[in-house]
Amino acid sequence: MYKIVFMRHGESTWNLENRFTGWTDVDLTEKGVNEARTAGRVLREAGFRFDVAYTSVLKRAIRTLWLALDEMDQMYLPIKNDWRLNERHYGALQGLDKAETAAKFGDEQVLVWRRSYDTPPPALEASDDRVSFGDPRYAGLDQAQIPLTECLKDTVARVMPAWNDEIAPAIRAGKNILISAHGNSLRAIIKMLDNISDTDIVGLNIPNGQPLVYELDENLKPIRHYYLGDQEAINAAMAAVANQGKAK
Ligand code: DG2
Repeated sequence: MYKIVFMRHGESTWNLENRFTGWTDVDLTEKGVNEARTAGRVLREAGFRFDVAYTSVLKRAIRTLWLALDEMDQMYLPIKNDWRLNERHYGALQGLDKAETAAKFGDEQVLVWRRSYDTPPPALEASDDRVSFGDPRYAGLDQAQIPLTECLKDTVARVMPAWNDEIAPAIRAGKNILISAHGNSLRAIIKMLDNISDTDIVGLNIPNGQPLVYELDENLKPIRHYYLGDQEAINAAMAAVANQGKAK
């Protein structure tokens, strides 16, 4: 049996402000720093040790990983930064307040933009300042690989090659892996792993800074999964994420 641990970053400044973030590179809040450290402590106390860690090229996930590894006294671990683990690109919604957007367009529409499998939010214009063309961290990519918006289906399409070509072979080689990523890049991986339907994936919300353990069989099919930590707090955090897209 294999085990892998997933973790959404701690609270970011734009999570706190309830703004659509996507590929915007915002940092952690103080609460987010504490969540990341607590996640590391929880993992250490549960006896987890890792051989390699994967994260995105966005600092909220990277810093969460650093802080958790610091708490685990495993800062020496190799870290693989992979743009394919980035958050889903939120298109022209990036920077907007989620509740204000719901007040303007309706809760239903915002739920479709946040959680539907194949309806992307409105795209950025290529001339928009928020577009990631020219950002040195994406220098190795073709311009066509840099999104102007994404639905979850698009995120699955970019995350899965990272899973199939890098992460799955490392699991099969017996490596203990920690992945620090984002609400929707993790939903993409979990959808594929658990074979969740396009309809049911709408109900999956990932809380900040809570280690999520997946036990996998020899074919990397999930046997069971569970969050480490206080289940009541985790359920409340998941419900809070679901409610972020509702008008006040
Ligand atoms: C959030 C997820 O991404 O937002 O892009 O706003 O995980 O990097 O904070 P993260 C964003 P929702 O899809 O839950 O609205």
